Amino acid sequence: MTEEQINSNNGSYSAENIQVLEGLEAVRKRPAMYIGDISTKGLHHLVYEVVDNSIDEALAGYCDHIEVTINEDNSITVQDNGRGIPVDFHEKEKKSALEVVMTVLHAGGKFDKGSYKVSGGLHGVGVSCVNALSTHMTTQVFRNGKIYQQEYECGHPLYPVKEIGTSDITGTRQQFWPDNTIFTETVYNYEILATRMRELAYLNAGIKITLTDLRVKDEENNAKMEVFYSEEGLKEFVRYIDSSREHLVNDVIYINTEKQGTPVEVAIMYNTSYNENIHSYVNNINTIEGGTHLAGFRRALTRTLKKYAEDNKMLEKAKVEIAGDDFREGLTAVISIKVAEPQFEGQTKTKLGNSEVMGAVDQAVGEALNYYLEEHPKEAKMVVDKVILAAQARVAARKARESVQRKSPMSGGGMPGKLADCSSKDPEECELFLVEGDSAGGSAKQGRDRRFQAILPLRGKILNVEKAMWHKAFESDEVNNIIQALGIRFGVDGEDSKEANIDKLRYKKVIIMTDADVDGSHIDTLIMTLFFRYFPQVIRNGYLYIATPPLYLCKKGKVEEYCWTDQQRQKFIDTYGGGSENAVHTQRYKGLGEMNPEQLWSTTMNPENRMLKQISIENAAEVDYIFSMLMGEDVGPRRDFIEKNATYANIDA
Ligand code: 0RA
Repeated sequence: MTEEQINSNNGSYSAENIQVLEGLEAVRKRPAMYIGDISTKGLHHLVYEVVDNSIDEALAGYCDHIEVTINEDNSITVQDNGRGIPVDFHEKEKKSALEVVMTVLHAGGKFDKGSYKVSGGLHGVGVSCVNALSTHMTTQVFRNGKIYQQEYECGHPLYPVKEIGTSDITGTRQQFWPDNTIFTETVYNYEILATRMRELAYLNAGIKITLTDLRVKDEENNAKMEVFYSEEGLKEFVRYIDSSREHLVNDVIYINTEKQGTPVEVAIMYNTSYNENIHSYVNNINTIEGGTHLAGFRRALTRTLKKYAEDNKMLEKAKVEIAGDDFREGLTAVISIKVAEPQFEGQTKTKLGNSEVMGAVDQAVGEALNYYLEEHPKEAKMVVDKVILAAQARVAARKARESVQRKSPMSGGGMPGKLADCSSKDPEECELFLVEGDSAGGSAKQGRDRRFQAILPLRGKILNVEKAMWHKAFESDEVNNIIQALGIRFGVDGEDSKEANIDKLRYKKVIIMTDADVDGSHIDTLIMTLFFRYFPQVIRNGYLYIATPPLYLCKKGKVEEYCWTDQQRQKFIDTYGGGSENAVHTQRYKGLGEMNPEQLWSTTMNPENRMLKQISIENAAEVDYIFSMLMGEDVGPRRDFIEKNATYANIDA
């Protein structure tokens, strides 16, 4: 590739560009189709998309350092030390390969025959999408001793690729400014990026990822910075996820191998809790709906443990039939595989369909687990004993559940007595408010629109399911009321499956409504934990919300305004009181009970002007870690967690 070839593009821009631009205009017209959405989530996906290309270069063996920088103006810079995107003249497209990569949809891996693109954001759309959705983007390639550069506006090149200097490093540097006419949010959240970079570092041992935030400086004017690097990959990842749980066995059972052409990495740890936490990934994508790799893992785990226990005559005294779930109580595991042509299925396209993968994972896990059990009889016995306990608890749980169903006068369709149901039966429009306390519950009943809003008052403490055995939840009236009201069923396949079935969910908005104080936030967390551990599908589908009652009622003469933040309150004081506190009357609401039904309706329940926070699980491994950490008594971090993980959105607007 010579300089003349690069520059020979000069005159011939318009014609070719029209075609290219059509592709990228489509991205600008329907951005959500390409990157999921145009809110915070989509904004952060832009970074993942760019980083994924560098990860691919690292997985190909040519790059071991990726630097991500949040610049002061909320632009992002990603630089790697790979080979640099090729800048050769591309015969078919009649322009530099670099320009093709940057301006043609899905052009990413075209030039690298022989190696496949394994990494890839959920949408895997390529860096050209990022380019299309940025007001400005600058790409620099360090290669052949030279520095090449091209800049773009909304995906349109401003000039052909040019040389701008010499350099003895190699790599690629991209900087982009997300388009604020497309994204509803353009301020980057450090924690969201840090969480994904940490996860990527664990999933790809040996790659150093640095994250720098130039917007935040310490006393010595040093920018905020973190280095994510893992020597041992998933082995360290499970230790991190389980770091605040009590280990049943100290070892991590670890496999890193290749079976039938599929690279398989698995790490397993048992803890003393009652939850199953399996996180699975395909090509660095979190497959939250599971799939064939997860099925292979489960099958191997069940078969191998069962056989070991039987061979050693450990099950005879148990007197209960062991079920698949029993082998996974207190299990934390991470499965990461690489597949050349993954088939993603399911509602959110995060379920792996490739059937050949099942056997590969099954074989890898079976061999490694069998080897571990044979070598560690003491630890093996502790695991099997825990499995037996789980089976016994499960049987107890079924009995408790059956007795509840017997007790409730109308089995099948029977609703808890405390539920004030709505008249509509269409789940799409129905809302269930879970309200703290009977008195607030009373106000909510009077204030609601009974056509589509149902009220379930919750009395007393919600069980901390993080600390309790699985079946304990079904002994709790509050939990059973929630399950019955929602229409959630367990073990519908005749088995004592822990998997909740939400096919008959009666409300597609479930709204937690508690006081805007520390106790209220504690209750929010307990309810969220219950949903996360027992029916996470409700959260994943985006059905769980937190109501936000106002903090103040500000008055001046006849003017009345509710305020949700101190800034809003200050603005009212400035506007109506000429900046003087004393000139206006501001009333602090401490609890829902201080509002009459009319006020509760107009501020917190009326879809026209309420503010709901939608609860989402962006990163299940991190949420798993955080919930296990929050079991403790300290309320501070809980609140941080809620703030961090709630998507603030007036979703009714
Ligand atoms: C295809 C071929 C080659 C490098 C890359 C892609 C590449 C892409 C990106 C995107 C971000 N960083 C990257 N680093 C490399 C190299 C082909 C060769 O040198 O022979």
